[in-house]
Amino acid sequence: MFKRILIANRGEIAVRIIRACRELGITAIVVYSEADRKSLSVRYADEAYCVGPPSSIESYLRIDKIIAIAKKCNADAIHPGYGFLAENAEFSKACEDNNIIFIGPSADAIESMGEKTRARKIMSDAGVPVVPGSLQAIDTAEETIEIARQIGYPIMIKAAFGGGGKGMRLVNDEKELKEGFRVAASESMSAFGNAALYIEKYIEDPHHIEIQILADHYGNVIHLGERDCSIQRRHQKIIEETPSPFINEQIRNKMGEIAIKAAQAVNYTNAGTIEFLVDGNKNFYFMEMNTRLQVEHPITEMVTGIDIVKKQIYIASGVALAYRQEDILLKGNAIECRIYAEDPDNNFYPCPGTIAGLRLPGGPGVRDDSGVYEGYEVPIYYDPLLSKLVVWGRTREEAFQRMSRALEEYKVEGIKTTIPFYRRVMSDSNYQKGIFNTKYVDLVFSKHDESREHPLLPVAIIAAAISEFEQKEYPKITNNKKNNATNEWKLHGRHQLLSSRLYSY
Ligand code: MV4
Repeated sequence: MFKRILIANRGEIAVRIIRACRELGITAIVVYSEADRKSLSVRYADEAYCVGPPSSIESYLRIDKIIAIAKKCNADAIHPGYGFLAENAEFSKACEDNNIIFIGPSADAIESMGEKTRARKIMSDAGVPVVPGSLQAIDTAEETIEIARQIGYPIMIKAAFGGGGKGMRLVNDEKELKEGFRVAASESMSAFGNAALYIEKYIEDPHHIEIQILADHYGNVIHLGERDCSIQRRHQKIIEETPSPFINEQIRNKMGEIAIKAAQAVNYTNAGTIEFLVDGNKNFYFMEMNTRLQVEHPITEMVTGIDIVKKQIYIASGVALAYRQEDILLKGNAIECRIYAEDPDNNFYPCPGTIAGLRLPGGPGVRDDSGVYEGYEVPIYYDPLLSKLVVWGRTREEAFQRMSRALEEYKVEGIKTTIPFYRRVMSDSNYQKGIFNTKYVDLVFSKHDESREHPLLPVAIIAAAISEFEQKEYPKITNNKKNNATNEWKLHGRHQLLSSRLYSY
């Protein structure tokens, strides 16, 4: 087993990986940029090394500097987390060349899944259903027209070196094709440095359902069930849950078997995720494979009881998987809400700044994977993810009720967060019934603004102002121990009563 692991990442995921190292008795070492000197991961790690200036190009993406630090600190292995260098084949190769174990799949597997057309070809050859479309990069609009005539409109034009929706274009008919092709090519050139495109048949209102797999170095591959990630905003997942309310056990087993087949097709090792698009008739199609630990991995941990990060470390150090597929039991339901420093009332505009006050939720079935603390300043340079609030319940209903309760307990002061948005989702009847698809977030939003304009809203605002005035101006009168008006929990309860009476009907 490793003695020292270098974590080439920041934020909540660096903290998550340190926790796994701690439990295994492994020394956890982090790199940090100049903007992250005061981060939680630096405070929590056993050792920390500055890797460069704030810009990730100059720090977390510098393969040479990270390898140099790993050698200097005698790390046996590097965990890349997600994002940054996690799916960079060159980095995986650099680790190998320097006798440092990369905690993740081989450079080969990363490379073949990074190129989406190659991935589609490999999967199609292995008998994994892929979305109908081109199995090679297409070079011209004319070529696209030809394939589109075969599969039928509408079609999606996607970036061959992309992923996650960037450079993606919906084309409804032949008239729109030339322009769509041109825009997609230029977008993917500027985003990925490569203009190669491919096309897929457009799947209307699909669910995004992905299967978590684990594969060791001895040919054992198992799956840990699915995660439904259909609630997205601008191709960013924001709420994930397992099991999916959209599929049944039979489809889950089928998807699981296919996901294992997909992993075997590239001799995959370590933790990975096969993403599927699922249409209204529950047909599922391979979309892409993520060759890394995913942000949303905790919900799978909650229903399987398996620590995926610890498994990654065991697998990378050469330990065989201790479980067979029949040992994996999925119990209950889990939901994750990604808490961002963004203003949901202002089009999710990023709101970095100092966290003046912080109170975290707790109690049964609640887990908060956080990278921040009270007094911490959220830097402007990176993704503004503060934490992931994860809950477990015996049933889906218990899970969303628990999430609702945890979100009410969660207090962040000084910066705007997406917590209020998630409170609205958890109380939405369609969400509660499990009815949502790709259009869900837009729907909740357009509905939201008018329905909240209660006729008594101005009265509530005046009442709140008077109450605030009394609190500020007459603390001695209102803050005496007898009526205990400063008790935060009590105030909180009153606020709940007010808001539920006025807003949700
Ligand atoms: C699609 C699609 C429909 N048809 N591909 C790919 C990346 C992901 N972020 C969105 N992607 C989609 N790919 C075909 N052939 C629709 C989407 C899509 C989507 C999928 C799942 C959940 C939410 C979504 C929101 C917008 C678009």
